Amino acid sequence: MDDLTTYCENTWCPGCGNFGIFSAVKSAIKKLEARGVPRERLVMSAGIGCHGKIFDYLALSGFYSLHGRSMTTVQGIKLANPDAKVLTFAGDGDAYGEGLEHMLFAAKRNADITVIVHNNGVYGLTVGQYSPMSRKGFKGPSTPRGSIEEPLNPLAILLEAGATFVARGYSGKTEQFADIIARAVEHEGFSYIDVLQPCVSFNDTYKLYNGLVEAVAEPAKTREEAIRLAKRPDKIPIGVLWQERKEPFHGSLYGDWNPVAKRMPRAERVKIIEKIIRGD
Ligand SMILES: Cc1ncc(C[n+]2csc(CCOP(=O)(O)OP(=O)(O)O)c2C)c(N)n1
Ligand code: SF4
Ligand SMILES: [Mg+2]
Repeated sequence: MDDLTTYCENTWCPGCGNFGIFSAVKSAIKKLEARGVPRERLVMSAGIGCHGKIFDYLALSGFYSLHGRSMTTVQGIKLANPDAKVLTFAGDGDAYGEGLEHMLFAAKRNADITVIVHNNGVYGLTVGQYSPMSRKGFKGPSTPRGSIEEPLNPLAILLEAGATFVARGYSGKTEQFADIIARAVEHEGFSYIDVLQPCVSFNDTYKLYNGLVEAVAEPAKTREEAIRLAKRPDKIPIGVLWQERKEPFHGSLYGDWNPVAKRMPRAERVKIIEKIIRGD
């Protein structure tokens, strides 16, 4: 469908920040099409959670993944077909809890994938348990007296891990967020966006974010400066904090070879395998 929406019934709570994300993603896909990236080249994946329902609502090809594992799924898709532009939607519990090591290693190897983390500071789908992003004092079914832990700073962590594109969006600023997504997909290498997403049912942060977000005019000049920006205590910077050019993983591995377009005939592959087995 041209509005990129499927026939599935939308079950997000009215007012959920996921609506802003969904609208920005559709707008970004249209921007990309206008810049010569057809939607047929885009392949998506998603983790498990309220965020993951975007997989059902967005009319794009893809592969629904497991909780915390979508970063690996999209890396596999990219290696199988380097012409594909792959992106995944993850939750903050999904990406910064169970899936954190996958994120770090994808960043370390500069896998050419785009990761969009719906950061609502809570486990939404499982009804309000604290997540790695819940603020100290957050009350939910698993922290009835308030969380005693500090949240992570995922942007600083991913910058340290070597991410070559690091950004933060806000679901309440869809136009800016759409622009960030389009730039992230165009980026060759690991592109990562943490998007602030209020959860009206378990962590309503609209008022908080409206008073704290501040647009970044341009990416930092050095990685250290980007880390300092990510750690700002007074404001939450939104925009692209860091971008650098570096050979992506599939390029270092394959050069310009493409296992789909340049697939060898079976007889030829068998001959090569036989040669390896013989040790010639
Ligand atoms: C391997 C595994 N562990 C746990 C679960 C249960 N589970 C499903 S969704 C979820 C929390 C999701 O939180 P988050 O990733 O922040 O997504 P949100 O619902 O907030 O969008 C959990 C723990 C699961 N489905 N699979
Ligand atoms: S529980 Fe929260 S994150 Fe999930 S749909 Fe409702 S408002 Fe959105
Ligand atoms: Mg969450």
